[in-house]
Amino acid sequence: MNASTRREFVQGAATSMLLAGLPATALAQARKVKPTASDVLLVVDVQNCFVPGGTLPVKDGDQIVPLINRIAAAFQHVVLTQDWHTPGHASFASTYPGKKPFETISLAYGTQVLWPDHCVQGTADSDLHKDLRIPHAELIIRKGYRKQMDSYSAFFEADGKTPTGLVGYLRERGLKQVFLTGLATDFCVAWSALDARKAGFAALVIEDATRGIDAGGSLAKAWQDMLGAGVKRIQSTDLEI
Ligand code: VGL
Ligand code: ZN
Repeated sequence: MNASTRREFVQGAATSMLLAGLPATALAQARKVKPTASDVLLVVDVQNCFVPGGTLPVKDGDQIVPLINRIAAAFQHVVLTQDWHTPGHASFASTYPGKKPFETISLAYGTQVLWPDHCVQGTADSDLHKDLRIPHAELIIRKGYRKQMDSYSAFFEADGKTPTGLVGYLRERGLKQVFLTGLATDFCVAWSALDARKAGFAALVIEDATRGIDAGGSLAKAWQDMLGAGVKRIQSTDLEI
């Protein structure tokens, strides 16, 4: 053991002894992550369309709203996204005669899952959820507004290269670590987390502040892809909020 290794070892042991002496609550608190000025909370698609009563309801999608409000209050920087489709959008099953929601088709940019008509621009269905209380949110990114192309991700449209502008926004503002919440875990949250990694940001999904659609095993696959790409899976209890 050289001097610096020994120093690290001794410091590590000292820290362990220190932590061992703390009561359980203080110990839990000591390990919690406190959002900093270079962290940003991304609140994905918490809209009427994706909660029960909406056009593409995610099971229990409304149940995460109070938790997201509480998490958001602990972040200095919050960005919201809004799924924002044209009528007759390329991702709608109704656009293709004989096609039904949840079937897939092949489009120029790849395989597209077909959805019920949802989140149409300017409709009450596309509004942010009425109980969302994040007055200090700094930006709302709308996506999926090109009629011929879908966009699950907050960063790039479904071709994987048309930018929404969010990479530049985060870089220009010195925001480096993206925490993700919202709907749906296996589509817009997962695609956003994966693109955050591709663009060089740290990405942490707060699992209990998301809900998934889980069509044909999509939720397990999304977690596998995210963890493989270095996305961290955390719980709201891991945060100092
Ligand atoms: C979403 C399907 C279609 C989402 C958006 O927000 O996860 N899923 N459009
Ligand atoms: Zn959509």
